[in-house]
Amino acid sequence: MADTTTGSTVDTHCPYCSLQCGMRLRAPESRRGSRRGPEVETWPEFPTNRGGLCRKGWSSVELLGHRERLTTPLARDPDTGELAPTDWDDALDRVATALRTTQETHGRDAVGLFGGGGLTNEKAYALGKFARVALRTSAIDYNGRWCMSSAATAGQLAFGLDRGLPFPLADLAETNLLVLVGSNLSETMPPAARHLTTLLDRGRPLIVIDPRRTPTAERATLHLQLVPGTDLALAHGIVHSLLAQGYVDQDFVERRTTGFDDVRRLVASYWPEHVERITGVAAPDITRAARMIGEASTAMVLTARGAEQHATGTDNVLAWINVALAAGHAGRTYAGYGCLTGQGNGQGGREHGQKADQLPGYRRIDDEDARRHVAAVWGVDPDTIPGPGRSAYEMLDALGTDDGVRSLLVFGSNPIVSAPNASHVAERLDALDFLCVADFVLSETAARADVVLPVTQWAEETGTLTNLEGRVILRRKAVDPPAGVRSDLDVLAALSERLGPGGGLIGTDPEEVFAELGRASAGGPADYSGVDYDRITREQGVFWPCPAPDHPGTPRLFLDRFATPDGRARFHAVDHRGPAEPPCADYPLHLTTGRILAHYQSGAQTRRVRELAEAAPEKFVELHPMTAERLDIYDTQRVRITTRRAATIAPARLSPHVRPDTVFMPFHWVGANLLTNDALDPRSRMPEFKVCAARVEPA
Ligand SMILES: Nc1nc2c(c(=O)[nH]1)N[C@H]1C(S)=C(S)[C@@H](COP(=O)(O)OP(=O)(O)OC[C@H]3O[C@@H](n4cnc5c(=O)[nH]c(N)nc54)[C@H](O)[C@@H]3O)O[C@H]1N2
Ligand SMILES: Nc1nc2c(c(=O)[nH]1)N[C@H]1C(S)=C(S)[C@@H](COP(=O)(O)OP(=O)(O)OC[C@H]3O[C@@H](n4cnc5c(=O)[nH]c(N)nc54)[C@H](O)[C@@H]3O)O[C@H]1N2
Ligand code: SF4
Ligand SMILES: [Mo]
Repeated sequence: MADTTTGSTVDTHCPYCSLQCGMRLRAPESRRGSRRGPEVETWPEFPTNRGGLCRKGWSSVELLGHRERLTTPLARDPDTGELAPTDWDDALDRVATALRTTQETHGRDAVGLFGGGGLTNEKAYALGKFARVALRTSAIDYNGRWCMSSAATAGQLAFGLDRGLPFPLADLAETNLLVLVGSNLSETMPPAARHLTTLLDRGRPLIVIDPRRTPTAERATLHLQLVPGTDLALAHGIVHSLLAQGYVDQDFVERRTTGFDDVRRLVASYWPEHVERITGVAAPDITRAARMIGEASTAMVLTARGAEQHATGTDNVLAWINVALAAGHAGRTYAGYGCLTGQGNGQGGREHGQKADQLPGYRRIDDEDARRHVAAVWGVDPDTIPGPGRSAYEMLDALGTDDGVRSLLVFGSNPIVSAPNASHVAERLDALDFLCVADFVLSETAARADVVLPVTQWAEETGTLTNLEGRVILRRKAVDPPAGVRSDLDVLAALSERLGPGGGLIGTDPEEVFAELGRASAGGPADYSGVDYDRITREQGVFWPCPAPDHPGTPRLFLDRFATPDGRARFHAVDHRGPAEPPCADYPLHLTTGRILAHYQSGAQTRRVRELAEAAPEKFVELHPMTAERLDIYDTQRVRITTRRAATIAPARLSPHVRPDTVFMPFHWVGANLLTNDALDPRSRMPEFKVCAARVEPA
């Protein structure tokens, strides 16, 4: 591997979100006797963030050498019921024995794996291979189902390929109109917000579509503050208005798309006044948004979780894609639809086989050619590779049942906090015969495990991730891990040896695993076979597909043709249905959930960083002052929020920025997900995190 240390600094990347900001870690002057860890410096040349970092990135080093860091395996003592330290051999033996016993008694599919979009490409690939070759189980899925799966499904349907952004992030500053749908970019990817500044400085408009006036919406030229769960109707209203005002790009629609006639018929009844009644967005604003989109010579429509985390998430995204296509904003430079992927490796993590229906290279597991190709790389008979398994929530929902998973391994997720209808998920986890969690802190999920394996974290190990642009980047090791921990790859290799297939099935050198992943991906939609570590270093990342060492990589997709068989993008005539759980007399408010700047995901990492815990110490319920007055609630008062599933108590935070019919809760603490609805999108299997019916009262 190329030596990239400059003096005593190492160029690496942040442990958190999909921006994967480049950062430089400087080793402390003298390590002897000093407990000081490395310091964060900027890496101004790295193109995606150009030196920008948010406070989570700046404070990320606190997790290295943290006092709550796990450094020894833990196993549950049968007498006391408590987790107690043990050695690696004992821990791994216990895991292997449990998995073998479960499979002998209940069949291969009774052992399951739950992965994460924060895992490196190498780990995601190894996890998929371990499931299909060492365990031969179909039961593997991951938390990406809860993240961008609706956009991924819609992207496949409309364009024949899913890569979050089909263009580099910097293109956002160069377009002539940006539409952000359900994205709070200023808080969820702060360094990316500088592109909004450039765009606005160029005099180009920004439209933000969000039920809350977020810091992102605050900057918008036009903010459409819709009722949660009504994106589909709003998008149809905009297409209706594009048609009515003569803004449909007929030439583009004829040459590069199919299916517009069905959409034209469908949106005929979505006149602005009708859409206003569904969405709460004033009819003139709908007309104005359509005019802005129609008049812009180039425009981008980007969705994030606000539009996607619904039981109609796939259809919502398809409807927003219709808007981009109808106005001719796709398949050209500085124009197009994109999804702002979320987790550190949200993109690569969805390509290399930790998904229930997938083989490496974004291949389908039910595709005979794909099975033959990957089986040859793995040196196995294609018939031994299992078929598709259950999606993330469906796997969790069936834990411990007769035909469900009875022994589960979790790598890189904390579902006790982040899964919908979480008390039900906790019950299912407790019904397991055996739970093993690999983590570097004792997350809420790890605390319920039978065996906990302490693993290395970001700057203690090397691996690739694929950022939200589709750029494969290299996160380099910058410090030595504490004694006693092992990498996820080491763990999988050791388990596969114990389970029988023998040594060498799972590599432990990330660079070698990446080369194998490249071969397995060759010829697939996400082809990495031309990428290697040295090249990533030289070129500051390589965009997939990159099918050969002399191939330049693909920063911009779809310029000549879309990836569908006929090369055309497809419109989809999907009808508006509304939230799975509309408000009623008992639960009169919409509850929506999401993120705040200071914390990351289930909070397992950031709640342990002092600066971040002080900035945002606890969960809260954000509600409009008018709603609070009606309910006799004052600011900071403790309130009970109840849904059909559960109730939880948290302080009220009064804010004029949320719709009066809606309340918001961040999900970084146990609480929000006790309340959320586990209704699933029929195609992507995304749960409806973004809207359910709730009641709020003084506690
Ligand atoms: N600070 C921070 N940053 C993060 C993360 C984090 O945990 N913390 N996580 C990373 C990950 S994994 C992800 S997926 C991304 C997510 O990034 P975002 O999608 O930007 O974040 P969210 O807060 O989940 O949701 C965005 C917005 O959707 C709005 N919304 C709610 N309901 C609806 C609706 O029905 N329609 C529309 N149009 N909007 C709606 C919410 O009000 C919210 O402001 O962030 C990444 N970055
Ligand atoms: N209500 C509500 N719920 C949501 C959402 C929402 O908007 N609203 N958003 C959803 C979304 S978009 C997402 S992405 C999920 C995320 O939710 P989770 O899947 O819970 O994600 P994290 O909190 O990132 O959990 C990662 C865990 O793995 C550990 N970890 C990190 N890196 C590694 C590694 O390399 N190896 C191993 N073995 N462990 C590692 C961390 O310490 C942490 O305990 O939450 C979803 N849940
Ligand atoms: S924006 Fe994301 S990648 Fe960048 S520093 Fe913040 S958390 Fe890290
Ligand atoms: Mo996510």
